[in-house]
Amino acid sequence: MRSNHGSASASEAAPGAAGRLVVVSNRLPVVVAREGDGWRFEPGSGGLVTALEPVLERRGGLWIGWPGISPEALAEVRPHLADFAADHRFHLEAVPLTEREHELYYAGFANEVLWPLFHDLQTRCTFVPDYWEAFQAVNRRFGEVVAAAWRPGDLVWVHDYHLIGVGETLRARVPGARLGFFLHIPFPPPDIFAKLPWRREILEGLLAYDLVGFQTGRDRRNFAACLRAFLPEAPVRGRGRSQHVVHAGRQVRILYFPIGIDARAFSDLAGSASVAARAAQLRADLGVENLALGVDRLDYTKGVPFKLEAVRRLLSERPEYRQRFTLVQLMVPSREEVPGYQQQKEEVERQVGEINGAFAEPGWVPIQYLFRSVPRDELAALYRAADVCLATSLKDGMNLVAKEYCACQVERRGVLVLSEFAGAAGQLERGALLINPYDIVGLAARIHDACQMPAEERRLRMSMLQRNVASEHVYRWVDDFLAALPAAAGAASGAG
Ligand code: ADQ
Repeated sequence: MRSNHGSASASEAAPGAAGRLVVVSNRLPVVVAREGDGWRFEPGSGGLVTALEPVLERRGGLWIGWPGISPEALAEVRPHLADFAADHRFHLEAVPLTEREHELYYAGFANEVLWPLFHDLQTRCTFVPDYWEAFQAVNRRFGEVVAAAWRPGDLVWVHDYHLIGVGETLRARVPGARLGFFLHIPFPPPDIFAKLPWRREILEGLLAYDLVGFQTGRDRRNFAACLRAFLPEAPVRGRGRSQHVVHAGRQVRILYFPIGIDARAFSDLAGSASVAARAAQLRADLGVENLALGVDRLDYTKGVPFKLEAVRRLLSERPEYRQRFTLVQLMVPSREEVPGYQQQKEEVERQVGEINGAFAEPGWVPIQYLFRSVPRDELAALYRAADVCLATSLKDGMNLVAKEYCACQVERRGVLVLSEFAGAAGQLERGALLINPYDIVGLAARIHDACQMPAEERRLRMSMLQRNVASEHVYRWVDDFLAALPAAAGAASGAG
């Protein structure tokens, strides 16, 4: 896919140039699966991979993460990982983890503690001390692997809540390293963060980096408020772009960088003849005037049950939508080993069954539900075909689906209905219809408004959205983050 980034920039540095980019994330950007006697590599899914893979493909560098297989299998796969760089501009380095370690650190601490807590859903948290022990051990292991791969001049960029603690090991092992961290999910306010038994340790972990990036101003404000409440010896100084924290004799910049997408690549794909034909075919097959679309990872934060309740309400209160409205709801399988996810899937499937059972008629089904990942061109065709996109997160760091939808709206016919609790709302509030997903009546009313919106208003709103998505693209996000990383580790001047 082509990018929309014109000029030479940090995200385009030549491979091998000083300042190699080392990306560190929980998973490598590939799924490794056994195929006969050998191994197969498939592209990974999810927001982080979608955002960063094209950046490393352009810039070159190294990606460090867990390959999703046992240490024994990794021994077999390692030589093939080296081959990966033959077809790509970047290298892969695998962190070995046993299934048990991954279960406790990832399913446990990351996804039963940090994920629900940071999305304000503390009642879903299970604060198990063993999870915390495993989290620390695994973060140290990651830190050791990164330290071993580190070369002078490298710029290390650690991603997301799973790996908050990696910076501390790295800082100890390679004191001069340039370390950046980006939190893809929200940061909670102090009254919620207070529940975390390891709240000081998590804050201290974040302060081992030179730059800590958040998605929105709200997240940065929450982080600063948590520091004031729980780590008062680390004062927050400055305002705006110069805001920083003084800790352990160092200065740590704290900034926000709303993540974007490769908008040009999405709009080019959506504009291609094959995707146009597929979109037309989808509309003809579904045969309704109002085609709504939902695209979500299986996750209780995405608010899918609220969306379905609103559709149920729309169809019962306004019978004129029967035969004339269909929601295509895609859900990509995710974290099924974490308690609560299977339950979320069952809840959604029960609702879909009930709603279809109550309203379907021969030749028309109100909800088409697909529980699987779909290829990028099929996704683009759905985005292009849909009259309305429903992004109803209860809380979301950003929500790339909302942006992808706008980029693919070649005919500018579509209306984005977006949760006010998604980070994306800060950027897209002028063109989207903002909703509170907990307000089922209000959400049903906004879906109705979206379906009734005149063509000219749709075009104007979508043009505004597309301008934002096209200018705040993922390469700009990378450039802004890398440019904000102080040139020398902990450099006091860089934070001023
Ligand atoms: P996610 O929680 O994964 O990301 P989101 O930003 O919406 O959420 O990204 C999901 C990605 O998965 C999109 O690129 C979408 O196209 C893809 N996807 C979803 N369903 C799919 C399906 N059925 N088939 C194929 N692809 C599918 C986390 C945070 C977000 C933040 C991102 C990036 O939770 O808030 O926006 O990281 O920082």
